[in-house]
Amino acid sequence: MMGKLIRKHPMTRIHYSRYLFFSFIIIIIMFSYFISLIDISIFQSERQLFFETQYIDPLKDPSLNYRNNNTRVNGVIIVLVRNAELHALRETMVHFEDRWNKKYHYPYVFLNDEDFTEEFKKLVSIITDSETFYGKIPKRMWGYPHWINQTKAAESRKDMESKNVIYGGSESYRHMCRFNSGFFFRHELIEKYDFYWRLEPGVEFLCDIDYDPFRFIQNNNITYGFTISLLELPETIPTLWKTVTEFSKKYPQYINKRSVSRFISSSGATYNGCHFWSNFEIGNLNFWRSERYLKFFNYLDQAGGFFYERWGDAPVHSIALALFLEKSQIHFFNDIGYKHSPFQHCPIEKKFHESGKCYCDPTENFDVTYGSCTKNWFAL
Ligand SMILES: Nc1nc2c(ncn2[C@@H]2O[C@H](COP(=O)(O)OP(=O)(O)OP(=O)(O)O)[C@@H](O)[C@H]2O)c(=O)[nH]1
Ligand SMILES: [Mg+2]
Repeated sequence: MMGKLIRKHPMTRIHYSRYLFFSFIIIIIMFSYFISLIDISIFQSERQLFFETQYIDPLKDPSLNYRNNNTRVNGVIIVLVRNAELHALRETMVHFEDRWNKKYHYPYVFLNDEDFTEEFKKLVSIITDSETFYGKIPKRMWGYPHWINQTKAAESRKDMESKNVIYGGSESYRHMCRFNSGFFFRHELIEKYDFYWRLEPGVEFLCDIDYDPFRFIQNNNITYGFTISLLELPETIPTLWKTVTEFSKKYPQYINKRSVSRFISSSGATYNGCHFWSNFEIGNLNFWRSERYLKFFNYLDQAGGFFYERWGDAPVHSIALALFLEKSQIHFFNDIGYKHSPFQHCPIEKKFHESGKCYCDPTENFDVTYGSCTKNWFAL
């Protein structure tokens, strides 16, 4: 009798449904929490396994430490930069010298599509004891190839701008991406070098680097190194993967049978957007000069996507690396704390912070964030 009364009372029904609602929310929260714990623990174990079984740790080789050897190999620091970025560049260089280059004095090559001003050269060269070289990029490396329909390119820029695609309306950005994809390594000031470190104005280095990454990659037969990897915006590359697939069919001899292509595509049918963030690169220039890469670049260039879409040098480099190289030839520089706004890589291991080598916040580390592909890299 009592039970019936209670069930029928409207207020009790409201309490009952509230109770159900809150229980449901609590269950959802607990469920997401457990899922995230599983996610974190899978990530941690994949990461740990990666470091235990695949990682070559430059810090474990004392012969690489600058105190034991501070001679140089045939390397260069390459900076593509505008006159207007002078002060951001100077700030970056002060950090870069302090963290690393004052131990080695590697030369710098600064490249620009315009002439560098005298003020620029004076104020940059005063920052470093290294040699500095200043080059102008020739028109054939920064301009439209004859097969590009410039009206169509302009329409595409307008269209992308109206869709708010980042840099979608910028013409110079496209020349920059094409130059970084296909030409920087054959500029006359770069031709004589084997190894390069790409630097951009505005970036920060967050840890001391006490060894020579160039010598490290030379000794270990590594072609390319990165610190941050992430997903590309699909609207900038609608036909890139189709073009890559055509290339792979036409030139199967260039595709490495043991390649790490699963980093960019699990089935081969689509591109997952993963790429190494190319504002930081340490690598072997001869890879980009190789026949297979030049064929690859020329094929993409003919297709016109640098201008009709907005293909970035980062996905272009990364796709080539993933098709042509094995995993062991690509190195994750975990010990190099690096920030290119808005993302940073900060080593999470306590040893980097307790030794005073790094001064970044390890909880602000893009590796573990949604959008990072470094998690995938560990698991490959
Ligand atoms: N000389 C010259 N350098 C350029 C030009 N556009 C870009 N750069 C340089 O090319 C590099 C990449 O350009 P950014 O504008 O940083 O492109 P991004 O890193 O994709 O974009 P942000 O997130 O804005 O940094 C930087 O080193 C720039 O200084 C240009 O028109 N002329
Ligand atoms: Mg940048």
